[in-house]
Amino acid sequence: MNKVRVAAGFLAAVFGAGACLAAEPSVTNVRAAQRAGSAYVDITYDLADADTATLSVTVAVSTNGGAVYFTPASGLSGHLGSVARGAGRKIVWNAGAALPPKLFSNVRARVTASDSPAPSGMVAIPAGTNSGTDPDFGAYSLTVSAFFMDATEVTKAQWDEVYAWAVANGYGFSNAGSGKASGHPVHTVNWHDCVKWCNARSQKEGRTPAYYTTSAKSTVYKTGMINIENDCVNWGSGYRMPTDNEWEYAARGGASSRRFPWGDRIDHTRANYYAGGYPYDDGYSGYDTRYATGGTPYTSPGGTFAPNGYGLYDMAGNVWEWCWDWYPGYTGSYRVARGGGWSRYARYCRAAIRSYGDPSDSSYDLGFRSVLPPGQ
Ligand SMILES: [Ca+2]
Ligand SMILES: [Ca+2]
Repeated sequence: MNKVRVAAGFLAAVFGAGACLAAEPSVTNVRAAQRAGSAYVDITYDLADADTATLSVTVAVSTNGGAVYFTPASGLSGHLGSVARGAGRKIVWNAGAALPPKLFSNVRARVTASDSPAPSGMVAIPAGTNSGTDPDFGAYSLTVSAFFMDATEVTKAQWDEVYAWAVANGYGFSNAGSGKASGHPVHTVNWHDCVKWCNARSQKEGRTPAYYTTSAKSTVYKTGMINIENDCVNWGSGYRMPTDNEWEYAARGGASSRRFPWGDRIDHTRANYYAGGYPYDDGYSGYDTRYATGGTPYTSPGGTFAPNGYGLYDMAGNVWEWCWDWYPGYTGSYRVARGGGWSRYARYCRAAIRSYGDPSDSSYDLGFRSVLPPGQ
């Protein structure tokens, strides 16, 4: 993406979600209490759903009264993950495993339930609003409906499997897709390639595709390079590109007001990027030496770095990720890409920044990941 310029800001994109006829789960009566004389916190809650017996439950905690929530990487046990509905569910959090020995006076816990478990390789992104003040870009507010998202950037292996099916079933692409190894992200795919790949993935799995050549939605988008618009999309069916709004909401991982998905500083233990030159960058200068081998691109395998609060990997760095939207102010010319990449400075890995590229262009530091609406 050589011709890319970068800017930041927030695009409030609201798209109609498919009507949801199923009953939604509810979490009520959430209480958290520290056991006397220990660092253990007992979190209790009631879990209800009119038509689903087993729900998918996640928990996040805050030590500053709810300004920032995070999901502890360890120290959680009890009614988490797959949980039967009922009253008096209980999670035990060993706060001593996650926090320094210090007195926190304003701890909160947030319990979230979903009645459609994430498909293999995807994670559930809960509906909601993430608002706050970004350290560099100021006030923001991001609101989304629930969706599933690929936990990693689409890997070369994932790309190849769907691509092989697609070309045998009437699809045409500009690029065959490249990747340093099967578990590394696919790159050198243009925006149209990615959109058509999402359709092929849907059809391969027997799902109704999301993208059509016109607003009549009579012809599935399978070939050529057509600059389809919002009204050419079935927003509630099939795999599709994340919207710009969905991408940033997901990247923030349920935490608010952070520069990066994990906090406000970056180094090579956090992400695959090109370090140097920024006051919030603690990395040694240059590429990540573990991956800067054997010629470009210097990508890392998906899942190498710790995930964010939603279980998403590489939302900062590795490869840029195409999103659905036209870049604000450049409708008809450029589509949004986000998250920075292995060849980019820390500033491009920030949650709020966005870049743009011609939808027909491809690059060795640009890939994507897909999302799937629930209820299919
Ligand atoms: Ca339900
Ligand atoms: Ca990325």
